[in-house]
Amino acid sequence: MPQRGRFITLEGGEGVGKSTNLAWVADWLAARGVEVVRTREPGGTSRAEAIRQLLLAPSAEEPLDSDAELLLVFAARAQHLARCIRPALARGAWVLCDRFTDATFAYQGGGRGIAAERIAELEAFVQQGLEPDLTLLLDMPVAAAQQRLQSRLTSGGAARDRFEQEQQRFFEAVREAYLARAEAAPARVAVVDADAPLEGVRERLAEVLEERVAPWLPQ
Ligand code: Z5A
Repeated sequence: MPQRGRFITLEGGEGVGKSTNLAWVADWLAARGVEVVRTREPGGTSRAEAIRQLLLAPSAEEPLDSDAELLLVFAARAQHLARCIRPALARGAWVLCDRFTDATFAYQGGGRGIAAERIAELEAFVQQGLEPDLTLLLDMPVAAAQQRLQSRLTSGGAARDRFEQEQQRFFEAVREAYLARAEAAPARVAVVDADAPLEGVRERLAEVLEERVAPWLPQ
């Protein structure tokens, strides 16, 4: 039986550079001989991507209830785990995922105010003990990340989704919840200062990968 692959997640508020750096981390791993499966949440399979559309679509006519939002996030995750993440890990591939359950504790917990205990119950039910081996938490002040998104919008990027329409207070609560998760699990979560030119962020990411991931690589 092949050795189980490793599960690495990238986390952080919007605009901190998760998508930009995910590709770079994937290349770092691939250059070291690892089969990498790049994926994202919510989403990662066609049905889970359909749930993502439900979660992100703004709707003034029928606001999405917070509990419904939480359950949709975990429904997408259950599908993603069953059809993508678990099979990939079982065949020995490494899974690199843009957001996972830390995002639920940050957005539905910190942002929406749902009790962490309730989220943890769903986490236990859906994940059955599976959690990332390493989480790279890209962190920067909310205002600076918002500026990056603003320049993307003004340069013709996509319109704001349902989460991006939230207020500053929501994003501050999300950031705090992320940092609290990192503080509670320092062996799993590495906080990377994302408020720097891309080159600097990647230098820091490379340090973390050398320190924490290199020992896991096949010899
Ligand atoms: N959500 C949830 O509520 N609960 C959950 O459990 C999960 C998710 C899993 C969709 O996620 C939404 O789902 C998300 C939370 C919710 N809410 N929102 N909004 P997403 O990951 O698709 O959405 P996102 O975080 O908004 O993605 P993003 O805006 O693309 O952010 P990013 O991936 O972190 O940033 P980026 O696209 O790599 O970079 C943003 C811009 O900055 C871009 O123009 C880059 O070229 C630029 N950039 C990146 N790095 C730098 C540096 N270092 N300097 C200067 N400019 C930079």
